[in-house]
Amino acid sequence: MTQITNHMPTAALQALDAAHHMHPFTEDAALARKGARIITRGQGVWLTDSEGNRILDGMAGLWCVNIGYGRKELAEVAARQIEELCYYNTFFQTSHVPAIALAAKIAELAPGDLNHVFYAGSGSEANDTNIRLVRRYWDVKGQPERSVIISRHNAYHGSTMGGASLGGMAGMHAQGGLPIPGIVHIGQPHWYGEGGEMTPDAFGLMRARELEAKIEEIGPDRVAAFIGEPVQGAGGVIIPPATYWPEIQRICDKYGILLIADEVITGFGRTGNWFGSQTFGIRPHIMTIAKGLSSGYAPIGGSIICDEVYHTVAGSGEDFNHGYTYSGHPVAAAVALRNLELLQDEGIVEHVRTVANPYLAERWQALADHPLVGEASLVGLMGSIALTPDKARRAPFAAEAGTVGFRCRERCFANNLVMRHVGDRMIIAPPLVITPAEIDTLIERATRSLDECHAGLKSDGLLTAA
Ligand code: PXG
Repeated sequence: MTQITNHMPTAALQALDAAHHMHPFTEDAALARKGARIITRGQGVWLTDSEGNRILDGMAGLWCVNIGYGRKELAEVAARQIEELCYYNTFFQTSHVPAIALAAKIAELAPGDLNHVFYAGSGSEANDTNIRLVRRYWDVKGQPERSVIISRHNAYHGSTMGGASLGGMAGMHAQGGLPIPGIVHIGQPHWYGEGGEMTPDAFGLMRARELEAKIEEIGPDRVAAFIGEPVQGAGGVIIPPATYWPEIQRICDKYGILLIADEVITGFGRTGNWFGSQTFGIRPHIMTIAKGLSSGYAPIGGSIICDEVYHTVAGSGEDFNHGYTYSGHPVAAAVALRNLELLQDEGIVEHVRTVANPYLAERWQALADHPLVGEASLVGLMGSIALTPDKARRAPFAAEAGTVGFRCRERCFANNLVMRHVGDRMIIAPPLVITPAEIDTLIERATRSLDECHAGLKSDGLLTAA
């Protein structure tokens, strides 16, 4: 077989991709007809594709390349670790320096008494760990009937059986008999889409109080935990009203149920603090982490666990019968540690808070004046704009949800900007190292894409409200 390299023509690479590679969350037969976009290089916030286009990556890959592409320090640490100790497990009373050093660093960065790390290979695996961990915790406490976990519609917590069950994505539940038993969902704090005539604050309180109603319905002595993303990411960058999290915290405290903050996207600087829980004043017992932990340079995730949960499970007198071959993988751990050191030493989280967010916020908010935009919102470096044919009513389009968002994303691609769509919301989460000049380019390309999308909708008669 000839060697497959970056130098092959795009069409040849696309044909091989279609023949042998089945893609996640994709209608593969349709993709095979069209051909995948092939990315060949990354540097800073920039991608290069197989046609030589330079693309501004407004999504940091899949919300993960926080430090930006192409950092030599991370390549070097991976090479060194592979030579020194490419693999060893952390089962059977064994440990190694990368797993030890990374856990200590995470404990240093995490707030409060979140002092203990259980490693996984991804965010999905970490959430599977969390399901087993919180049930085990209540078992050891002598309350095994406390097993129900409450989550939210339109949440994303991963794609394993456990992760997808915790998630509230209707399309995922429809395939493969999910959710698994013992996981239930309440409404999401999505004021723009579901708040009607209510003020955002009143709506936020109402949605939080669905948690209390659900606990009372199930029986407080049967509920193990509540899980939520501080800001829903894959659900469309839904920033909750200010009233939401304090009320959720009050309810969790009142009923003594465990609070899991899924920080897979919001962790490691995305919201302008190390963790989204700090931005929103949440005090979780467990945090799910992945993505920005290694800036996507190596697959690694985990759970950060508070003293009480850790000591209960660790001191039960029995093994916690759970773990992954790659729990604490030394190469991934070494890369993640160096990534966190670089984020810290270079003040990248402060850069988000004091430079990039304020600069982007002003320009992003201005997009709300565009005729197609009903709302523009941003926290740290994660933002969304809601597309609408009728700004005053926040009305959806008459066309099937997602039709307009897809068309807008296609214009962004054509303008060499990666901006995702979730339904008819456009979302961004660029690398945290983005500079003001690069933000100008992002805004200029986004505006051009919105203008082109708007003109196309007009000429195709799609600018009508439902
Ligand atoms: N929790 C959250 C909050 C996530 O965003 C996961 C868990 C699962 O992590 P892994 O590493 O198992 O993928 C995620 C992942 C999208 C998209 O379409 C988002 C994610 C994954 C795939 C697609 O925005 N987030």
